[in-house]
Amino acid sequence: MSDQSVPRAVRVMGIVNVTADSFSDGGRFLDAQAALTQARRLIADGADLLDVGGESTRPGAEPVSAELEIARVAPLIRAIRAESAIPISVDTMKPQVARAAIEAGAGMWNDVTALRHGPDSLEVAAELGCEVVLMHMQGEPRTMQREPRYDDVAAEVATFLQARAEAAVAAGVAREKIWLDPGVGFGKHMLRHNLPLLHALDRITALGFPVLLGVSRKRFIGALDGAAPADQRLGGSIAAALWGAQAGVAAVRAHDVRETIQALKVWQAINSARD
Ligand code: HH2
Repeated sequence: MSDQSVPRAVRVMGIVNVTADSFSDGGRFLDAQAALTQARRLIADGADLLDVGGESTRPGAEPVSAELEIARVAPLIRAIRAESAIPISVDTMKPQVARAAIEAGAGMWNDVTALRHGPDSLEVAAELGCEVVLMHMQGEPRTMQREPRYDDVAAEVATFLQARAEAAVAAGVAREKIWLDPGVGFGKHMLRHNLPLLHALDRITALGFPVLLGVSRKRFIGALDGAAPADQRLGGSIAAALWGAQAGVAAVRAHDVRETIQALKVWQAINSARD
């Protein structure tokens, strides 16, 4: 069988959670060996990069100390790095954890608070010289779903992300290291906010930075499909990832890497077909 693949325009970031309460795979990879096995599987499935997280951002999740988070992510990053050159991102809001992760071999800091959590987050990002993902979130993880409010969600998210990118550049982060993420599900009403935000995603890609989109297994998909549980949201996850591809995102964050890659390959082949 011949493989007609061409380089994919949209990269796939595989998710490795080392947390006790992640919403979709909580606890399953808490054990370090199991997390490494999961990372290996995502690499074998074709992931372009991995996102390693040691603290759940699920609404209502309990915070984790920096020490515990470092103990979860740093050895895992070191172990992945020992056997693979795959780019690794660390999903953390704490500058100490980002620093330890970068020292262990990660090259990207994925911060759901867009470098607002630590008083020195911006400066640490500049000093580390790594890539950074600046994500939009209204409120903070524990309380963000209580009563999110927007007049024009896409416009407000775009304005916020533009301002955070400017703040990062002003603090010394190189412009070409900056990624933006609309933060689907973070301080957004399940359908009233996430859907119009996704609909207007091209307003975020138009800001001129690579955009990362995290839609995999998110709750809005369950809300659109009879409250389907997290492990039964693959079809919706792929539909939303392809919507993102059409809007020009640079990468999607995914649990189901192989299936997402296959969908993107087919989308791209059709999109670029000429008579
Ligand atoms: N979503 C989650 C976590 N981190 N980071 C970015 N940049 N964008 C996202 O959409 C995003 C993110 C939530 O997913 P998951 O990691 O599966 O769950 P948890 O946060 O409970 O660990």
